[in-house]
Amino acid sequence: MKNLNKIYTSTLLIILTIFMSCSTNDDDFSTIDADKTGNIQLKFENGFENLGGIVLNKTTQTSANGQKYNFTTLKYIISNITLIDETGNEYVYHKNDADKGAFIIDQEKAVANIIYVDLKDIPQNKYTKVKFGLGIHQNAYLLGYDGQAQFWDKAKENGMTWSWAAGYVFVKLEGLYGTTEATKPYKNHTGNMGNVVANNTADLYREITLNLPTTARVTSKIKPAIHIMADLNQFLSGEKNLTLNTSTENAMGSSQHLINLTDNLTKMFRVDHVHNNESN
Ligand SMILES: [Cu+2]
Repeated sequence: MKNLNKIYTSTLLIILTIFMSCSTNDDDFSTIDADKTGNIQLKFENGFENLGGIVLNKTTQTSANGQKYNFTTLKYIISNITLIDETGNEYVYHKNDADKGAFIIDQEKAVANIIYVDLKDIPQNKYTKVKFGLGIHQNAYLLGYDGQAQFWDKAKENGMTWSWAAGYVFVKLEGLYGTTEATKPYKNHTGNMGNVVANNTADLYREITLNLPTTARVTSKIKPAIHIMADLNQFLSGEKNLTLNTSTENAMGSSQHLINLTDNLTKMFRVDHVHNNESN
């Protein structure tokens, strides 16, 4: 009986070893246990592709239409972060639950030009794409104040709201602009102006899907960091080249200028690289 037990145990060990080496990628750290969760991090880096990181009140860019401009404020809301695996399965992080799943990317809070978003309890998996919303989905906003009190209050503190009826500011860009020098103030604030159906206004919420150059492996030992670059050249020099002037320098809501700006900004993101870092 003892011997049989020994044989049984060692057979099990061999099987286990084979099984584990099959599910292992490059090293021990990459063992994925689909029943368990791990953590992942998004790193947002705002810059101008040709100039590097953006320093508020300082970095001055020239637009496609030849205008000089800088940023004194650069903030946007992201939500509905979704991780997509090799087979196309999507995991949405707190879908339309702004309290838990919406974040403010604020250049003022950047550390060495990076703004960190930490996500917990992510199913262990190999992810090949990341998707996120720019702004807040109507379904989330229409839950009312009680459905997002925490995030609304946070957004309000951060200047990312109007009245409740007008809703969230999705993207807040402010700075100085001019022909030869950036000296005249501008404010471009995008958002839905409340219920887009009831108000018959444009819906500026956009979803952006990005390919990862290498897979992000969430395991009990790896906390991947997805490093996203946002090229703010897209603000004025995107699919549509935009001009700041007396009719666009103070734009709030969802006017045609702000629809164009939103469409430009949806093209500004790319994943530069993925760090498959050992957690802690
Ligand atoms: Cu990085």
